[in-house]
Amino acid sequence: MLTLALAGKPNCGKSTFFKAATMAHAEIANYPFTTINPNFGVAYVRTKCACTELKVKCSHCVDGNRFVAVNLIDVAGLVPDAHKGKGLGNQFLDHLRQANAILHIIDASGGTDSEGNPVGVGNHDPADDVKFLGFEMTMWVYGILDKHWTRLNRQAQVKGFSIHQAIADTFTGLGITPEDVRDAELALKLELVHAKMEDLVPFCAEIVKISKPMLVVGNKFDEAPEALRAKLAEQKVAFASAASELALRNAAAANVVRYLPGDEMFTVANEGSLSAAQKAGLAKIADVMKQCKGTGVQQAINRAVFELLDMIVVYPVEDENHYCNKQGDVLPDAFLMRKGSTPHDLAFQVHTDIGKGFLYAVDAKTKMRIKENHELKNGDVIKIVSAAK
Ligand SMILES: Nc1nc2c(ncn2[C@@H]2O[C@H](COP(=O)(O)OP(=O)(O)OP(=O)(O)O)[C@@H](O)[C@H]2O)c(=O)[nH]1
Ligand SMILES: [Mg+2]
Repeated sequence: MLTLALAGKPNCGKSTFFKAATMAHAEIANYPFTTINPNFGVAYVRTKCACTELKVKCSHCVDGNRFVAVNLIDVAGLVPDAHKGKGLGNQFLDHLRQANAILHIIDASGGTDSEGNPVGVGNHDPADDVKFLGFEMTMWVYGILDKHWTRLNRQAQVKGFSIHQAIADTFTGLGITPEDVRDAELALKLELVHAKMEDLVPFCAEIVKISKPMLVVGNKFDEAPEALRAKLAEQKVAFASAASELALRNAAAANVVRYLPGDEMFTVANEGSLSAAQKAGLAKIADVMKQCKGTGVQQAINRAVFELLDMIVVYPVEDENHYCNKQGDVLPDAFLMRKGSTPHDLAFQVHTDIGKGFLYAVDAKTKMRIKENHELKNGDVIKIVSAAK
């Protein structure tokens, strides 16, 4: 399953975002380093369910909205110069190894300094926080490479030695392939076998860019002064109010409002049951949502998955006429797959044996056979025919 991680300086709202997105427990407090051990949970990307286009009834979506699971990790805060041991250091970055993409949460309200201490709204420029995480991650990766560099350099002198493979192996668990190493080398016009120490930091920066794509999310939008919003918007920062999302999800669970994560607005279920304080709270949230086109939480998750990671949603079925499995369950599964994936890749994702025994696939929408190397599209409903049972 795909994994996203929430990272950034302390006290910017990572755990609030995590709690809102997963509805799992996480400690939240207005001081730095509340979170030390990471929180692991399941969040969802929201997509239009294929049942809407096929005009069939399905029991896996809510009003035609399909929520597909992704892992979400909330890690300890990181401060500038963490790689030199500041704050809690960068030991916790190891938790980012398994992440496919990072949501870099910053405090758009400017109410916390670069180390996460509360300083009052507008007293810190969050634009200064945008770049530091990429740099700290670069120095973390550099720290890993540096440990092995002398050996790698020596081995590189031996004929037939693949430096690309060896470097990829050095970054175990980071999901780096030898091709990624080659891409980074090309992007920098480097020759790794002749690389000098000073080439390594830019090389690691490139490796971080390739392996951990990052979306910067300006949280606490609800408190962000106009000037800071404008400045961050110029830097293409996505906005969110995790606190609003958390309040809405709780209110929806208590049937106070009707709200689906990712909706641009909520509706009040029973106006008469609300106290004056609740009404004022909801009015404030509604105001934020009008400006942000929602609370920004679901939108950030969706952007990470569909834009940064270029994923599509594909529905495997066993009966292409009724779009269901053998038990008659319509559109039982929705898989996130990389754009460019083929029916054969889908078969492997369903089960290794199905992949190994792959014979052909049928596009359930057109009932046409499709080739093994055909490129799947978002929303495809596919029947796999395999020699494996
Ligand atoms: N106004 C506002 N406050 C928020 C929002 N999200 C979080 N907060 C507040 O910011 C403070 C820090 O929230 P946390 O979620 O604990 O932050 P964190 O980034 O996990 O902090 P560490 O674990 O210490 O790194 C708390 O007081 C939250 O209530 C938001 O969207 N708007
Ligand atoms: Mg936290």
